[in-house]
Amino acid sequence: MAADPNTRAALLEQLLGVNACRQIGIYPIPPGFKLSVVIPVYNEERWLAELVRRVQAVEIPKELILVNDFSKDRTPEILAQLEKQYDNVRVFHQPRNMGKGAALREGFKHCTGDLVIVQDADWEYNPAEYPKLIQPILDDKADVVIGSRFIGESHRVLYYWHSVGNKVLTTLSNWCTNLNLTDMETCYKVFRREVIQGMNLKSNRFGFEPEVTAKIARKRAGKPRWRVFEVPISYSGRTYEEGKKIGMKDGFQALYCIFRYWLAD
Ligand SMILES: Nc1nc2c(ncn2[C@@H]2O[C@H](COP(=O)(O)OP(=O)(O)O)[C@@H](O)[C@H]2O)c(=O)[nH]1
Ligand SMILES: [Mg+2]
Repeated sequence: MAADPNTRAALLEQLLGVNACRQIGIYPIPPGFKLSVVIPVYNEERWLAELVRRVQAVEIPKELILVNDFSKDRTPEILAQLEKQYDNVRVFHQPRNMGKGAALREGFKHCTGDLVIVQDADWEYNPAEYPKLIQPILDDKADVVIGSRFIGESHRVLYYWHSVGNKVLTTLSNWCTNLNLTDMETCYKVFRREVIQGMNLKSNRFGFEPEVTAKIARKRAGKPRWRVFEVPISYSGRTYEEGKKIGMKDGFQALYCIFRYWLAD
């Protein structure tokens, strides 16, 4: 089979038909297209290098923007190594630990791709799903795509009370935004670059998810609302022993942010 992904897609389209191929996320990537992958990183020495390898294995032209949130483990060394190893990797450092939201804000500033996707630096989400995630935007059906761990793909069976917390937060967010999302707290969010770079984001920590959701949903003066699509994604959650950091406190902060960003920008 052809080594070039677009030639391979064309061959498979001949074999299986265009519709069947599109169902499974096989389609030609437009010439000149670039995806910006923004990766916030805080103490992820165990997962980082392999995560970057998995991102690089996705056959979509891309750049990787890694933002080190003042990690205290070997993360900075690994980042320096990765920057040397790959031409399409750029690393930025926060002056002190400021949280995922602040790291993302820094990362978004440096994006030059057509679309921007958020990628955590662990293995909970699978980069192999990027083609499926960007498809609604490439088809010009959406401006924003949100992954959902609760509509059909496989997931690791883990913390029950987390899933309850998740449903509560998503439901409250939906009440405020009138979006019918099923997984507001998901990491996988894809934006046209103009959409995310045009947002004035403020949350430094895990308030990012409700804030960005409220800002996606908000009416924009004289312009149509952003078109949002949801795509099923798999989820291989990690345990606290494996490095998961989000906790109760972050849940309450998300709760506050849902109402805070519903009421005002
Ligand atoms: N917990 C935490 N994560 C951060 C921070 N800054 C950046 N991150 C990154 O944000 C992402 C999400 O963190 P994670 O602990 O996996 O959260 P969870 O998977 O939602 O529980 C990871 O890539 C972290 O490395 C921070 O200050 N705290
Ligand atoms: Mg994670």
